[in-house]
Amino acid sequence: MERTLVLIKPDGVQRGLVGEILGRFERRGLHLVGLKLLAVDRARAERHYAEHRERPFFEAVIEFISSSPVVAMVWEGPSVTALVRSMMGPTNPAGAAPGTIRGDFGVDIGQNVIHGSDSPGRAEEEIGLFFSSEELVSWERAGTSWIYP
Ligand code: IDP
Ligand code: MG
Repeated sequence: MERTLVLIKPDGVQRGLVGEILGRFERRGLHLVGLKLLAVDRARAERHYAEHRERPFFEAVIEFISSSPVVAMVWEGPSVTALVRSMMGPTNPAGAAPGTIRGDFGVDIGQNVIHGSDSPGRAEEEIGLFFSSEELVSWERAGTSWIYP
């Protein structure tokens, strides 16, 4: 079963949106297997955003993600990476539809509330960057068979 990494970014945590965002994934029927609040240091931030190293916004995104705690989550489900990305909305909240997380809570492309892995392969790498294997819990959630087989 596919897993993906979600971060509620510093703006989402500071604005008290953790419960709201986590609740959306729960209500969608996704399965939570990892959850923690943590401060992201510069080294981890640089590894997480390594693909953007040459981009003009790289320094800003590193400073922002390490400016205040994030909530890191691992969600499991069929096609969960694409499903989470569709719930997040596009990178720039200005073009995000209402009903998406960025479309409901974001205004600025930098302070866009949430991160989600962009492919299942990246998800595996990002999960490894944020969670040890002992921190990921295999468990049965009552009623999952009524959400997917
Ligand atoms: P994503 O978060 O939707 O996957 P990416 O292109 O991977 O978007 O960019 C990573 C993060 O870098 C974005 O979420 C956003 O916070 C920031 N970012 C991306 N493009 C820009 C930009 O043009 N200006 C400022 N920040 C940006
Ligand atoms: Mg990305």
